[in-house]
Amino acid sequence: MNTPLIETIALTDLHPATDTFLVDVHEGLGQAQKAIPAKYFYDARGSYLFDQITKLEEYYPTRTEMGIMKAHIDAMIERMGPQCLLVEYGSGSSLKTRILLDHLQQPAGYVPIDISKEHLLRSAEALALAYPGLPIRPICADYTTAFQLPDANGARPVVYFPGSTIGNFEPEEARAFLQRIVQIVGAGGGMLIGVDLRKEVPIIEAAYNDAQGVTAAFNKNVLARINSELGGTFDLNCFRHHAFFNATHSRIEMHLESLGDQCVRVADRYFPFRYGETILTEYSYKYTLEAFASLVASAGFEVEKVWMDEDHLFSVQYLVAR
Ligand code: AVJ
Repeated sequence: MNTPLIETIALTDLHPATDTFLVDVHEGLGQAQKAIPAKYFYDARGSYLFDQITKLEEYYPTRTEMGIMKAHIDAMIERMGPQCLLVEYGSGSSLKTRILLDHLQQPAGYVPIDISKEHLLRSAEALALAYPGLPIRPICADYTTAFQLPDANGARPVVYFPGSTIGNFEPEEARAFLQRIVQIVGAGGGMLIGVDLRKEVPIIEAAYNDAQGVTAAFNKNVLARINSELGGTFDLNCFRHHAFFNATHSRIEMHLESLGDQCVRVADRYFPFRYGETILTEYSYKYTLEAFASLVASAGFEVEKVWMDEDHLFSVQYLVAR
């Protein structure tokens, strides 16, 4: 009887404990501007809903990035070089990863890093079937915090960070995150990153306020998760999805707005909400090329190459550590 594949994939499990979730939620709901970190969107249902978002007409980033990858893959592969260890910040469930793995020259291995364990293992299993012989080493971790990458046995790591998830970080956090990547890839090491660009506000706002309400369901799902995992008493019908572009900070802000005065319990603590008060659930920064170049420079990277679609909606950039 041959061993099911999933057992052969060595998972490094650094998944944050549940109590981290409870502590972060209590802390976030205790602030003047109530907030819940965006990383908690991604339980199994949240990951599923995000996959649905990527297929929406209004949500241009995913298909635009995919188009850029397909158009410029040879140039990207040339810069990444042969025998690299592809380290992806994200689960690798996206087709973008397969475009890279289809073209990379004798990759030394593939290391997907994601906080959603089921999603990570499922996509690792699918990739192991599609790329037999490619060492796959998934890591279940919260990459917004520092963690140790397992030894690469001398392989040259190249980091891949698609989808403009860099946009979830506030500038200071983004700089610290990029500085950690510089340590991982080393001087001369590379990073391929997806960066959503500043553009006409109606286009950006439509991407976070889709007509079918999938983004609203994705946003509210974190309340359902708090109810099921932390014994919360959120009534999802008493909150509404609210996403808008903050031009001063060049970011999308996603909020959940209280539709009345109410009090919610999470485990042993109570949190009052006034009518109209919000919970901040996500920032999604939109960069100009100049602003992003100066951000990465302040972290120790240089922008070596930028690829964009013809409408300059999105960019894929190759960074080299100084
Ligand atoms: C996965 C963080 C890139 O910010 O566009 C999609 C998540 N939030 N719709 C983004 C998201 C609302 C997405 N990232």
